[in-house]
Amino acid sequence: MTQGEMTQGANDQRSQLEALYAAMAPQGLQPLWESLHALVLTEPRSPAKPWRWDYAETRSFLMRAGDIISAEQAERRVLIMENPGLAGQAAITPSLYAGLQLILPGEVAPCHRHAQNALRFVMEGSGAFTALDGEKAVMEQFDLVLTPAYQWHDHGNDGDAPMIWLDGLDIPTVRLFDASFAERLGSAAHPETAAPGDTLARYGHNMRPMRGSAADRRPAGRPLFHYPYADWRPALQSLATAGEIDPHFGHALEFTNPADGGPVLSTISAHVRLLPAGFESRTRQATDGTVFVVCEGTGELRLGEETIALKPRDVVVVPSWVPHRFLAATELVLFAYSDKASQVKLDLYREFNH
Ligand code: 1HN
Repeated sequence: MTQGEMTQGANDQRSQLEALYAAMAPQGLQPLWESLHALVLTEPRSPAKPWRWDYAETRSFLMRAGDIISAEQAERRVLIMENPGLAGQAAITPSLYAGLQLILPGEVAPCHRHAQNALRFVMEGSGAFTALDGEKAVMEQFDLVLTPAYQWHDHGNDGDAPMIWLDGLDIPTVRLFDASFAERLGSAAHPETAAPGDTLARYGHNMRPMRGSAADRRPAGRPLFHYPYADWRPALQSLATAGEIDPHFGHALEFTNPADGGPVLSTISAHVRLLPAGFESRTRQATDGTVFVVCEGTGELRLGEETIALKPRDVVVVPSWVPHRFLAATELVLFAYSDKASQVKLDLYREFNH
């Protein structure tokens, strides 16, 4: 065959294929061979981008929203932190959602429940509450509060200052599975079912009650829903004092479900890290794209050529498999959540520690 005949043959094939695709597309048929390598990647290449939300900037937009719309009217007054690589998807990573919620003094966010699992991480304020199935957790700065799937939850602010927290949900995961259900209670607040802090008193100290189990009231496999900063911060400090530092994580503690030692939610894992001043972590990459909140200190997140400066209350996201490392200028304390809980269940989780 001459060069010309070969080109002619390729053109014939291309035009025959194009004709085939056009004819079969209306029947819901597509050629795998055109997209196989984009569907089955040799390693993760996330459409999500590494990104930082500056707290002061984000907060000023949120406060502006607070002047225009009430929490009650909005149902939840939240600015979605949407990853610029996932435009229109209300997602911070392909599987997770993040938002910043404002609740002003005297406001309520009405009671509802849904399939989505949620965590709240308090960014500022004091004394507002999340009520879970009618039991209040009174929230302070950097507390972690859970609202697991299908449990009734409402929020209120009985204090005298605005409260702002980060909402972390598995919205895109539930959407992937087409499994969303939601309902409103009808009244703004759930009737009180237990004194504020009851479950924390029973389950929050690595013990469980002999009698009067909150499991009579709370789901037996998921009793605890409040992890106060006042508890986790000293625990992290003790770890830092006691032990050798992990070269990739620094001093790190994962929040666990006391019923089984597993992750805090069925789809979401959460942990905290302490990086001493001057510490530079080694590079790691993992399939669980992770959202970080800077609780204390300053430093840098290095992702290849890119550097993201870190200061208190900034939110940053590291997508799946992006090699990254942290540098602590001053003692750096981070909160983090990811979909590791889902990925481990699905045998998908992988990590590479350099
Ligand atoms: C939700 O229930 C809350 O309870 C916040 O505060 C944000 C975003 C999507 C769906 C449910 C809340 C939410 C949400």
